[in-house]
Amino acid sequence: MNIDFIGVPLFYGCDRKGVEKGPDKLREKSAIEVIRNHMEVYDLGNIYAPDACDEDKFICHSKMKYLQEIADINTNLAHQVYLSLHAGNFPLVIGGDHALGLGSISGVSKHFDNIAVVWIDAHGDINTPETSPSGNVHGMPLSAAMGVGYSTLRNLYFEGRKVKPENVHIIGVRDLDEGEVMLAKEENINLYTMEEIKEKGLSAVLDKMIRKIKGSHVDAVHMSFDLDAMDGELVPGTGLPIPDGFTEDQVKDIFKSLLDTGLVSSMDLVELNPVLDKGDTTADLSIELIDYVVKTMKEKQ
Ligand code: EXY
Ligand code: MN
Ligand code: MN
Ligand code: MN
Repeated sequence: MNIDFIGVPLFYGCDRKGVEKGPDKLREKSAIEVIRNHMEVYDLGNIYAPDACDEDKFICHSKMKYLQEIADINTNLAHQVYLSLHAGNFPLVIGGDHALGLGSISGVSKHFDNIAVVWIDAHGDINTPETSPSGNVHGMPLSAAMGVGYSTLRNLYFEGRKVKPENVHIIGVRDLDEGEVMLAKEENINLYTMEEIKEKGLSAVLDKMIRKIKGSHVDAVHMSFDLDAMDGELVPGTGLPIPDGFTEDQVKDIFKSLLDTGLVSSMDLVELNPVLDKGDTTADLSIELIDYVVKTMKEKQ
């Protein structure tokens, strides 16, 4: 199995420029060479992101900014992820903001019958257009992927099968909107909050999550890692840093426990904004985490 490195220069989901520079920044930091130390990697370039003008942001939907552009980018991303899996490779999707998650999930759930999604994030990203406080689509991809709530984003296109809410695991969450709390309860989504992790310890929470995943008989696990899952102090180069997040070692523990299941088919790393970064702190951390994931995958081969 080889790694397919897929860049998604997307900022429409967070409506804040800079994050579209994430993929090229990691290339500049030798991401491809770092990966190739462990496994063969193909750099499939960046998904085409059409230009959009600021005043058109609500032209397609009154509560979802840049909906058409995001749907077009995600349609192409889904196809690329699907082709990567179909070729027996591991799609490593580099953002860009978390609105790309719907495209990744769509591609993965087109290839596999029944998948789990592990969403490592300070946020739930399970808003619908009706519950979103911002109209930023990077706060909505996961609800769309579950087909929960009426979401034009999902209805615009979604080639994959819906992800069952009981197979969605959100870990590290510590900044939920009201609508997200309600939706998580109604739909039985697995939330592993930072509060619970501080109370019970990460390894106990990971044991619970892994047991649940293994018991769900899914064909694959898609790991979607938002850098803002980490402590805000560690990731100045991300749009919404939140205090009391994960350390680097804790994130590596999460990756390792998931990779040890042998079910991880694909991964997103999102919300790197080099323009906001201090020096290249967050970019360097991203490289370290990519290095760790690929090294761990290689050791398991
Ligand atoms: N929940 C807030 C919203 O929906 O606007 C913030 C979402 C942040 C999303 C980032 C990618 O994790
Ligand atoms: Mn996110
Ligand atoms: Mn987030
Ligand atoms: Mn290293």
